Amino acid sequence: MGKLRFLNAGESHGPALTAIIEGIPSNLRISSDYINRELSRRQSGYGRGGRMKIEKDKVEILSGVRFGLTLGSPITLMVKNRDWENWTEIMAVEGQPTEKREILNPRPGHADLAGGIKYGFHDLRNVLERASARETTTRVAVGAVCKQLLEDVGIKIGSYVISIGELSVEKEIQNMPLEERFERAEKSELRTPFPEEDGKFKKIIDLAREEGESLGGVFEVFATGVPVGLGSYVHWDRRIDGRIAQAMMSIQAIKGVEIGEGFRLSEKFGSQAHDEIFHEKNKGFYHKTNRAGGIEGGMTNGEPVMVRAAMKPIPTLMRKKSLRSVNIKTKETFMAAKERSDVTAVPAAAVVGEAMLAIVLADALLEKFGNDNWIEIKKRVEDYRKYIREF
Ligand code: EPS
Repeated sequence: MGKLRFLNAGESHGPALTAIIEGIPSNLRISSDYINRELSRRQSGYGRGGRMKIEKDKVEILSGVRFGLTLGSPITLMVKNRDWENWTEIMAVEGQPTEKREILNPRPGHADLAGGIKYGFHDLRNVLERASARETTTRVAVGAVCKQLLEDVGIKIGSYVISIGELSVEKEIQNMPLEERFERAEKSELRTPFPEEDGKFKKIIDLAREEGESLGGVFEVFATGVPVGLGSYVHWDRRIDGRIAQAMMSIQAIKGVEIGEGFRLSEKFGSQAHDEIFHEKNKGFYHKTNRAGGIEGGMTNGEPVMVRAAMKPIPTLMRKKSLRSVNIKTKETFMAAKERSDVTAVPAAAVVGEAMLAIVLADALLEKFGNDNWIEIKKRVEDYRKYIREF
């Protein structure tokens, strides 16, 4: 990371989730309505479990903003957990441990077992409370601040779902412009660019729910209006593709990340894999194809940044389809299962992916253009865009 950093904290069933962002320059206009819209986008999507009926995430900005403008000081964001009122005893900060809702049965595919051994917990609730994807709420809030910064210099971020389980719209979107994919996805309950196909997706999700199963999928995140030269080739940890991959891979349940055509490029000849370079007066250099996903040599190349991520099925399964595991106290085999879970959270993960991309790009932008006063920085970005056109 460059100049922008954030920490987040909070347990899934604790009182609240918080984040502190440091490195957002002064004089940037941000609104909590904007952040709340992003929070609610993350909560939508067909296939979520009962918890989403409880939570209506709303941000409280506790520092770093005055009269709608950032102060350059750390920005504290807080989202309360509504479910907390049902967990005050089980998740109490003080008092005596309770066996209520104790978890001794580690779920295959979850952090439960490795986390319990690593941190020395026999009640695995201590692990899952923080390993939970509830944590992504504050990533989306931080991402929403970064998005407002990026949008102010013409950089837009969006996402859409490509597949859930084996059902894919990959072929159908080939010739659809990016903005259209996004606009259509905003109207879909599954975030696919084909809201008219929602019925088909709902059917496989309903079937999975009946079976006690869960489903993974693939989503794509993009950024348009990104200037040439964010990130760098000069050192491994400055490469923007590496930074994006780390950010995406850090989202719970993500098992694969691709930039541009990614793995598919490996099957092509060089002459079919790379994007030819063209030039036009007033426009400058450009490419007609974007197989590289907007990144060459660890730097943005001016084309849309395209990132794909694959999410595995959620490890929490319901009674009917649970997997074998071993009780950590008795060492007896049992069937790992839970009462409440999401069937799929791919549409939500896509929104988290947008936030992570926004955080990485905002960081890289500030690294290149400065840190203190947004008014100055914005001017520098505008001058640089002119320089690129005339280069
Ligand atoms: C999650 C399990 C479920 C999800 C949760 C992530 O929560 P619970 O165990 O309370 O039913 O609903 O997601 C969220 C709460 C959220 O805001 O996205 C998990 O184990 O990761």
